[in-house]
Parts: sequence; C-alpha cells; structure tokens
Amino acid sequence: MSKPYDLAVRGGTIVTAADRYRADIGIRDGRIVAIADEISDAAEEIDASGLLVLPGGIDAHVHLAQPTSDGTLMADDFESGTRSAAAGGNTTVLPFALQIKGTSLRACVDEYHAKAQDKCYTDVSFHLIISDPTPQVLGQELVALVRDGYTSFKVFMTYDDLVLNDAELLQVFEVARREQALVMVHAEGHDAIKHMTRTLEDEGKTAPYYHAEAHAQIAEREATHRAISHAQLTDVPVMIVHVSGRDPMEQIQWARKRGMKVYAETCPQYIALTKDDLKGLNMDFEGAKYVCSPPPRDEDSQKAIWEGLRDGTFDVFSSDHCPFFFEAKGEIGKNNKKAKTSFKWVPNGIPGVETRLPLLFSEGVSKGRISLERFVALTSTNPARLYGLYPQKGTLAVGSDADITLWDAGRVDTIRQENLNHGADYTPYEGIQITGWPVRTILRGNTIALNGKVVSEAKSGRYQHRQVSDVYEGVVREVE
Ligand code: DUC
Ligand code: ZN
Ligand code: ZN
Repeated sequence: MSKPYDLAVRGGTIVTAADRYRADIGIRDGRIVAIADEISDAAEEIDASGLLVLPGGIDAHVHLAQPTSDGTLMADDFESGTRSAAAGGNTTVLPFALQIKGTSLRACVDEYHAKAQDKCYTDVSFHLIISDPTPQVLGQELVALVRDGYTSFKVFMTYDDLVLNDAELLQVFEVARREQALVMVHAEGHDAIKHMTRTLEDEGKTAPYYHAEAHAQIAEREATHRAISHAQLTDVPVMIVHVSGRDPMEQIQWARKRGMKVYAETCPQYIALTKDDLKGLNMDFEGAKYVCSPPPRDEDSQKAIWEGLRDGTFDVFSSDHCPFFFEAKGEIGKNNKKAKTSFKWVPNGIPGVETRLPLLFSEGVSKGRISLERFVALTSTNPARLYGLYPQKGTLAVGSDADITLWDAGRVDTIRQENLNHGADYTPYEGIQITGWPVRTILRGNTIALNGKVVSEAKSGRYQHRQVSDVYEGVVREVE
C-alpha cells in the first residue's frame, strides 16, 4: 500500500516569521500536508536533526538575462542565475521583464518568458519595468498584465533610457492604485547625478570610486522624498527598493509616521560593503567590481541599515543581483566606449543571489543583530506577502508549497568565487567568513541543491502567476 507521505523532513527545528518549534513535516504532491511531533510513514525521509528548517528563500529583486542599453551581456541567464539562487538557499526568484523604449510591454514580457522557458531550477515570477508609459501601455497593456498576475512593476527616477519624469511617475502611480499593483521605485535623482558626474569628470575624477560620489546619498534622499510625495498625492502604496543608508531611511520613516503605506527594501551591499571598496587596490579599475546603484555608503549608513532591519523600517532584504563579467565592466560593447575612461560607462550592478542569505544569516543572526524569525520575515515571508505569493510561498504551513531550506547554523566557511555557481567571474564578497549556511534546498518536495551545489538534473522551476499584494489588504509588517 502506498505511504501517506512522499517525503518527511524529520527532527529539525522549524522557524517561521512568527515562531520556532520542534516538529516533522509531511509532504505529498509537492505540498506540506502535515506538521506534527512525529511523522514516520513516508516513502522517503530527510534527517534534519541539528538543523534549522526554514521556508525557502525568496529573492524578490534579481536581474537575469536583462537587455542593457549599451549591449553589455549580463553574466547570468535563467539557467545559471537560478542554479546560483538554488545553491544559495532560494526556491523562488523575481527578475524583471524590462520594457525597451518604443516597444510593446506585452511583447517584452513574452520575450522574457521565452528566455526562461525550461531553464529554471527555482520557481520564478516576473516584475515589470515600465520605461515608456505611452497611453497604450498605461491604458491597456499594463492593465491587462496586472490582471494576468504581474502584480508589481518598477519605475526608475534615473538612467537616460529608463528615467520617468514627474508627470509620468504620477500617471503610472495612478494606474497602480486603480489596478492594485505594487510600484517599486528606483529612487535616485537623475539631474543631480548628471550634474555631479560632469563636475567630477571636469576635475579629472574618473576612476570607478567616483561613481559613489556622483550617486550621492543626497540625490537618493531627494528622490525618495519625491517618490513618497507622488505616492501621497495619488494615494498609492510604494516600495522603495535598494535603500542604501540613513538619509533615505529617514524619509521613509517620515512618511510612515504620517500613516502612509511606504515599504522598503535593502540589500547585502549596504551591510557588507562601503564606498571605500570602490577604490579598488589604489583607485584603480578593481573598484569597478563594486559599482552598483545606489552605491555602498559608509559605516554610519551600515549602522543605520542594521537599525532598520531590526526595527521594521525594512520589510524586505533582496540581493539586487545584477551580474556582469569583470571584463565587460571595462569594455562597453555596442558603443565601443571604454569604461576605463570614466566611471559613468561602467555597467551598474553586482552579483549576489547566492550570497544574500548566508551574508544576512551570518552578519545578522549569528552575530546577534536580528532574530531568526526576523531573518525569515525579511528573506521569505514578507517578499511573499508583498508580491502576492503568500501563503503558497513564504511560510511552512499545511497547504503551502513544500519549499524548504535546511540550515546548519554552526557551519563556518568563507565566501570564495571558486565555490559559487553564478555566471560572473568574481564575487564582491570574496573572503568574507560566514557562520551559518544553507545545506539543502527543497523545491516543492524535491531536493534541488545540497551543500552549495545543484543536484537535480531537471530544471523543474515553474512560473508563478501572482495575486494582488497584501499591501492592499492591510498589514505586512511584523516588528520585533
Ligand atoms: N538598479 C537596480 O535595481 N539594479 C542594478 C542597477 C540599478 O540601477
Ligand atoms: Zn534599481
Ligand atoms: Zn536591481
């Protein structure tokens, strides 16, 4: 007679965003069907004794196989990017389907699906990027896409080929409110950055390090406030992504005190790097390895970010994985411009999907800065709630997908490029010692990664159509 469970995860300590307890998990047809003191009647068992049993990581901000304005190839496609994600303890990732200016949003989404088809080790779901909010896009395409389950989209306040002006931002926000989509905002002031870039170049300051000065925190603070003001005018919830330090955080706190629904994300680069990393070895091109936007700041900002991770200013901790080959950082393909002549040509972005969870676990949980429950909230439960995947994803409960990551809280190892699975040829986190590693990643009941390596032959990741974000229902935030 067949057994009641396909798989049992036995003997571990379950941790959710709300609690932790000792129990076994019973799984059938890819879902959790029982959580009990003892589950022994399974076709297969995984011994999790001595391990923590967490919901699979959800990385809500990654860039894979995304077209770039200068033709630079991203270092990860869906295959290598999701392999890397799985090895790093993730079961779902959310990359961006980017609208190329002058083209149909729907066509871009279809093309992006074609790139992902049969290539994914983890589950995936797409945010949209709106770069060209024409009446056709705002009135028809976006409305239909949100209704089809693309319930979040990103807008940019900088970059020549992506920036929306204030009138466009307001129009897009109106559509988001009407259709109940969550708007994600890249908040950096375009004109301020351009001005700073020109000034620095005129002074001969062209090394990668000056990227950090051009993308000043003041420009981020200003844009964050402007985005919040637009959200207030249009009465729409917003998510400020990749917040880098104290100044923009204060704007977010200012808005929340006034009852506004402003949500916030931060990333590993803002706890593990500073702008000094952009100096490289001696203000040389090595610094390009750390060029991302917003850039890493200083130690006071890192301190502020930790406060925000603890006190609930931040809802989500994502990687902003945006990988380029080091060589590509120095050589811009299509325009044949040499990035070595100015920081402004260096592609913005660094890899991090595989190291996000270990870095926050080690620097946060192992060092006593945040609790395990808060770790789960920031890296799995809140992303699931905010982006319409909960409770199918983001928790361990009867009825949820059996997306589970086992953690060895005592395992000590050092981040090394040679051990990573991403496509990039370097990691900005080389040499950082990590205490606490994901040792097994289980997607819908099947082990996809073991000890940092993908073990499943099948690329069994599925596309996830999403529900409306919980922000339209009410509460997301759980604060310690
Ligand atoms: N914004 C991102 O979200 N990722 C990489 C580059 C950028 O500007
Ligand atoms: Zn961005
Ligand atoms: Zn990003």
